[in-house]
Amino acid sequence: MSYLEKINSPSDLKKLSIRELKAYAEEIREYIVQVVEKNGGHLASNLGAVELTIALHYVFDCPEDKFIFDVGHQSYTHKIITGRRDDFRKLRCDGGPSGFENMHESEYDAFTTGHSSTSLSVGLGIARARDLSGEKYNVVSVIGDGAFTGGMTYEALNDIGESGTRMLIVLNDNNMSISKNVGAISAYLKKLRLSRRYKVLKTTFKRGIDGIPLLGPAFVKAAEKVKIAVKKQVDNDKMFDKLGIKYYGAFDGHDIGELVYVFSQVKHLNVPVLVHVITRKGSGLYEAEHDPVKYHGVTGEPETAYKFSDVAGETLCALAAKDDKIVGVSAAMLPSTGLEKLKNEYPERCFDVGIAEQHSVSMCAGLAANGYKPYFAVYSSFLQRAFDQILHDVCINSLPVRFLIDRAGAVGSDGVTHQGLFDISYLSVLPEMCITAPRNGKDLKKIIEWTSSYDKGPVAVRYPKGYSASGDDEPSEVEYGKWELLRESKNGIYAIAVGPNMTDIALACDCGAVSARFVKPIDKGFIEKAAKQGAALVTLEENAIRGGFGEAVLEYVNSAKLPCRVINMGFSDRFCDKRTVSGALADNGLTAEALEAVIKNIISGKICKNP
Ligand SMILES: Cc1ncc(C[n+]2csc(CCOP(=O)(O)OP(=O)(O)O)c2C)c(N)n1
Repeated sequence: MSYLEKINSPSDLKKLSIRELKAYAEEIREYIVQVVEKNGGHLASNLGAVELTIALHYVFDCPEDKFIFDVGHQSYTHKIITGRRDDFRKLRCDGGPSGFENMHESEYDAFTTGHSSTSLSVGLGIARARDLSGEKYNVVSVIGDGAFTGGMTYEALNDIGESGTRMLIVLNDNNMSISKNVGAISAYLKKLRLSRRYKVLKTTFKRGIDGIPLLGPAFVKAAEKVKIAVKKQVDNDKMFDKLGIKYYGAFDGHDIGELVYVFSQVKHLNVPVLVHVITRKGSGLYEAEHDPVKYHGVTGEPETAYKFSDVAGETLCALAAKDDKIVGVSAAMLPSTGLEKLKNEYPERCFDVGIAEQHSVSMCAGLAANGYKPYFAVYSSFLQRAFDQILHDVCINSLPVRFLIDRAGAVGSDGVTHQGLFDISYLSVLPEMCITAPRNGKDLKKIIEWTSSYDKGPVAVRYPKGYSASGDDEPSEVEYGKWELLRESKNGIYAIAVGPNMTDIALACDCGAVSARFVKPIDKGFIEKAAKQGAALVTLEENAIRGGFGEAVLEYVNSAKLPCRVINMGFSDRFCDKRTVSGALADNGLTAEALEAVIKNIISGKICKNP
């Protein structure tokens, strides 16, 4: 029986020796590769965190002790160890484990993660709850060097250091975010990594401990031998120590013996501790080690040949060639948003700022206030955290910052934390903000081109993951605030669709079809004309109905007292954890069948056409 089959919980794992743990690590690796090849997922990040996770489970007692994995995209080993080994085959599928840590999924998951740089704040909250209620358990926040570029990390360090609250931060440093990590902190960590302490400790420790079973007197004796060496070599790093956080590092994140030793030493310290471990992204899989960017996240499906992200990147690059005021900004997402091309061709006009969405937005405001045309390419769900920067720094100042909002709509297997279902709601409440939604690739290109000369205020272009299914017919010219009529209505019903997936549904049904290119401002002229004809309007959006496009249409019809029925179709008021785009749409009644049913009901009079 393999170790993989034998180990059903962390307590089983604690019975193994170091040699056995190493063999177990290899089995876990193979299993992860096997499943991710099929289902997709964050391959390279997980391969880098296998030993680290095993060592944590060996030393600590989860679920009494709480582990918070930052982003949570590296928590596969944790899931396999904590009773989800068989279920892991359904990773990222409906009914299977999420690709991130999720507290609704297992008692072993102390929190739900997905968005970066939250683990230190959440960890401190848990640790304070523990102290207030007089409990004793340990709190461990595992954070990557990429997540360490996020601003929340520093807000948390500031608080942790001063409060002196007992918790362990494990800094999993592979020198990579999705692409090569950026920034001064990353450079500082590199210096720590390269310091000779790491190498010296490594040899000392290896001699002392490798091959000895972890439990029993032999281990204790060997550990004692190197204890002094560890103390001498890793104490008192400047930055963290001065912040009030005891720094230990840097250690080999693939040496289970070394990690077990270090974690068991720091476990009993009554202060905040940071253990710095060095890992290799993609460790153990040749392709992933050599191309960690490609293997950061793999889809498990044949890649769509051409994506909206590619169109956005190429269009921006072409515009930048003609206009030297155009600059691109990315929060650690150059490859995934298509901005890599701009970075390669105009490196001085494309800024990768790390996982720092709030900073990106305010920085764009500064650029726009001084004559530049910033384009911030960002996923819909990650822009959520920059709401106040959009309101306070961009909108109040009416600054022409351009937002390229990728993954707007259902996202599939990344699940609940990554759904782009709120951007219309959170942006459309903001005065000054203009929101557009192209219906296909050519439309996306046209709209981005149009935004380069729109300077009245901020403008967002939202588009979903993947590419349009219904092809690339030539859209009409862009006119501010005007929708595009794609098909006249013969039955007095118009489906007004936001984005490519909704346009596909509208076109598939027996009704007039309109592309709501401008989500804000809405096309009042069209609505008034339709109302005069006695038409009914059905709005379709890949966004929450609450605060969405359809509500804005309805609000206008009501306030202008137009005799026009408006039916809103969109995402209902609950979080959506469906792991396929089609499943998410179907679960929320966003299908051609559902629209046909509404049309039928209007025609039969079940739904009264003119309220
Ligand atoms: C707020 C936010 N922005 C962007 C992302 C996308 N993202 C997921 S993982 C990742 C890189 C994380 O790097 P690191 O923490 O070093 O982990 P690694 O994958 O290198 O192990 C990024 C940018 C995110 N999850 N959350």
